[in-house]
Amino acid sequence: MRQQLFFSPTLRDMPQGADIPSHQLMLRAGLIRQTASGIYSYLPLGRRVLNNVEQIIREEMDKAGAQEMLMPAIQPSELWEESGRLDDYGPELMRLNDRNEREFVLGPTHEEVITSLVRDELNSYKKLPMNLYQIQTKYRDERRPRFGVLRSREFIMKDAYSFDADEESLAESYDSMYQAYSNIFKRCGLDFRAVQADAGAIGGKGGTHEFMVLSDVGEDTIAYSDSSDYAANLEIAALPDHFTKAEAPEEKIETRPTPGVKTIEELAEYLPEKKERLLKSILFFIDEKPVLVVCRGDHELNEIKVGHAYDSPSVRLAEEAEIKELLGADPGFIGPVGVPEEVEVAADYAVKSVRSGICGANKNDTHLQNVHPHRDFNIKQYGDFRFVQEGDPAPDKKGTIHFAKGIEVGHVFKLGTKYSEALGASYLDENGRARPILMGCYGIGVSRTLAAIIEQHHDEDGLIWPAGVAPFDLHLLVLNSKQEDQYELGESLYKTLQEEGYNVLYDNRKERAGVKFKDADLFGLPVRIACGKKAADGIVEVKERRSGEMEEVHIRDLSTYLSSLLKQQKLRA
Ligand code: 9G3
Repeated sequence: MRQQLFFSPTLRDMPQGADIPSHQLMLRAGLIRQTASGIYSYLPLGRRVLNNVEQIIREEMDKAGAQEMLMPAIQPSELWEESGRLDDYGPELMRLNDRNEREFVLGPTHEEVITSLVRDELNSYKKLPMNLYQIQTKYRDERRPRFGVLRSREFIMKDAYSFDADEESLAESYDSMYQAYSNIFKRCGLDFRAVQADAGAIGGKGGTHEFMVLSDVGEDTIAYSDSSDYAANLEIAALPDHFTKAEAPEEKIETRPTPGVKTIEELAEYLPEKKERLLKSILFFIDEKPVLVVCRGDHELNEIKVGHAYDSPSVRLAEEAEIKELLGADPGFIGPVGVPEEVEVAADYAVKSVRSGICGANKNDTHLQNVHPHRDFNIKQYGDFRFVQEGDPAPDKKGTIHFAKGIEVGHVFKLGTKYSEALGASYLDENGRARPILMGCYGIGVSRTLAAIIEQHHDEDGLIWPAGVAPFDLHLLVLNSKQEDQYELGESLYKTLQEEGYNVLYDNRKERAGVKFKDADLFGLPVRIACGKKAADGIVEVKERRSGEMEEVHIRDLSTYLSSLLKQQKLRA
């Protein structure tokens, strides 16, 4: 491609409103342009990389036996009524009416469409297991689109759906997708972790993993062990039961006036006392039963874990009035001692180690001290109820937990029968009995992966494309196109390199060499070849963008030099 004809408008200066490297560089190098908030056009340079990422995805998905198809972006609302999800997402679900006033949604995902398709077209166990996927544009009306294509309102997703006869087969489908994702992100040159994740609103039994690209701009926090491959989303990162029961003290419980001391911080300050000695109590309603969950003052309770421990989807915090009515005090003064029979008490493992603790007295402006958990209140169950903190032991007791920020580029779910039952997708088993199909769903944010690659591959001069996804293999420059020998050499190399199968971006514009070098660094193609002063001797300067290494090479050695250089790059990726 001749650069003077190539549509890639570059920006010299930092664009306004772009706060992270990938957003800045995608605008400056001419990969995207914003059409509206959270809505982008991909210009040729960006589209070429998207194509390369999609190609890698297709190769790995097809290798795993998945079949590519394409579903509509416009979906009848009736399907979302059938699945019961039409009102679950509020304004984020974009909707429209057709000319006959029939209601449709713009697809944010395709569980409903694919399940209704399979319901009508597949009914024998002989056709299972099956995995259908598409690469398609999704619509989600994000409240706050930001960070360029990382959180946009229209984005490209690869979404796959697996269909199995039983749990064992679903587990195999899930594992093959997990492996395919690992291959895909490795080939894209990404440093990623597959973390255990909470199934969240999509429900469905069993596993779900998020594929996280490590990056400071990531919105999610990963908790990982420094000496095992344990990694989990902070929301569900687990803790081992590694506390020993403290001995009961001699001192009896005493009340302590604490006028207006409402929070743990204030209490630690007022007494004074270390937060490890304080007991924090929060009243929940779980399936509408009151449960008082207690944790140490230096820890934070995790509602998702409380819900998981009771295996209940309906967990809610008690209202102030309910707290007052049940425990007789304001939230800052409630505690587990002497609670009414109907209130069940649960405690985080770490409460075991508390000796002579302090907790609310269930009386305003009053706390109790010398409290001993095993003596003074009856704990129905100990459990893992708190958020993990850096330095905590990993749940497999191998090493300690550290935090990292991550960009979620992939998410794999075991759905079970959530959608097949809601939409009536069943199959006849070998005995002719109708059984609901077990499903899994698997997403990759393709446009988000593009941005994540840039986040992990750039420097102060611009982009640095991993060889596997680069928009071109080589950047060929003629430094002074008025010089006959440089111009001739450039033209002949442009021809021969393309004949050798390289994708070449050829810059023989009437620009100063400095401008060409700056643009080459900004575009970040893996290898730059410059025809300069030594063109007459058949010598070019070859620079590898990633390492910055430069070499003068005679054109008779150029093709062997390039193939070894690019092969090394592919190996390193
Ligand atoms: C919606 C809206 C936003 C959504 C969803 C539905 C996220 C929704 C979860 C998934 C799960 C998987 C298949 C590919 C992989 C991810 N945001 N999710 O269901 F209506 Cl507005 O999309 N779907």
